Amino acid sequence: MRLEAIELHRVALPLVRPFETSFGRETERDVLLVHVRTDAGDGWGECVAGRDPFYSSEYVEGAAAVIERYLAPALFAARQPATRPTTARAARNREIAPLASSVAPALAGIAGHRMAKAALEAAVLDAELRASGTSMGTFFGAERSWVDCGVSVGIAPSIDDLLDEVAGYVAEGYRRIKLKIKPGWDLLPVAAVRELLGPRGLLQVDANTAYSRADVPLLAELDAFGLLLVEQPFAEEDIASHVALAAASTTPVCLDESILDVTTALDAIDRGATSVVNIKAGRMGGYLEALAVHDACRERDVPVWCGGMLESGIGRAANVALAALPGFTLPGDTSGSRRYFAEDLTAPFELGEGEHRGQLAVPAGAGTGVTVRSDLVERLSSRSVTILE
Ligand code: OSB
Ligand code: MG
Repeated sequence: MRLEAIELHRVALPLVRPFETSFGRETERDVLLVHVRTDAGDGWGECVAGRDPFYSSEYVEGAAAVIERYLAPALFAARQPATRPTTARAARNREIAPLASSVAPALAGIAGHRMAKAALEAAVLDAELRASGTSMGTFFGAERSWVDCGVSVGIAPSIDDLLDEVAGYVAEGYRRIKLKIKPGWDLLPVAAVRELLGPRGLLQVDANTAYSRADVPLLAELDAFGLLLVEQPFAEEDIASHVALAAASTTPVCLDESILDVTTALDAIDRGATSVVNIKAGRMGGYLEALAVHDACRERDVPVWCGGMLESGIGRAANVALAALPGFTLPGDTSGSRRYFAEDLTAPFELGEGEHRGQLAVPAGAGTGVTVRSDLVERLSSRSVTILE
């Protein structure tokens, strides 16, 4: 397969309700899409960078710029790497998806920019799997055809508003609730939602780095609420404070922002900073690295779950396939399209019914298995560029 062109499209998708976290409030998802054209068909990837560099240092305009100026040229110049695969997974990746397997090595000379790199790799992988008629789930090694879905609930204007929103998600069938927390919005909303869900409802919290070491005693008070985990209370670089919290509380600590690849995942696990790992392919530089993190965690019996970045159906399709791997033992932030958007860029993802209540079906078609509504992408694009070799 030969890469012929890389198109970038920047699309604004209004959110059905504002999403507020400890780092800001979003009213629309600013999506950067990568559309690759090859001699054997095309593929799509979604960049998970936000509009602003708040969750991480990456942001949409920066991602587009680094793709145009550095990553796309490096990819056009790429050759199959000469090194031997070191794991059975890597050997299989190279056999089934040789071009996608060459993306990370080709881009390794450019530091950071993992979300931008991941979007390129995802688009190439989609094209390559479509060409061979292989679904992403099959390629990843999915062992389920449906995945358990949770929902990430933003900071609300009041506890009453929060309870209304959570009750709506429970009625829709979501199997786990995640509450965004920050200093001043933590013990009270968590207590109220625990009361609403009852003792058996699956509940977890995500602080997006809003706390500091002095807050360890306060965060340990969350132990009273039987949470599945507390996600990323401290700064991305601050592994030591996560170790301190893990030692001071019974609630499992889970890292999101801090986990950039297999190396950082294993380091954090070995140091006792994380006993559960949030896997987001975008944050880790691509689905292939995310698979390696999954495999490494599974070898150590560390549970993982699939995070989300308010993806459109394009990114969601690949996340749902990933979440079907055996190590994903907790429900993911893989919600139905309508939790985010009135109109999605693909046919909407909808929760199942009956025994599949609270689940999404893993797409079975080739590649991501979804059809991109390219007319809608064209119509909503504020900027489109084509990069040729
Ligand atoms: O920390 O998991 C996070 C959204 C944007 C940036 C960071 C995060 C999130 C979410 C939303 O929690 C998860 C979703 O896509 O539903
Ligand atoms: Mg998070």
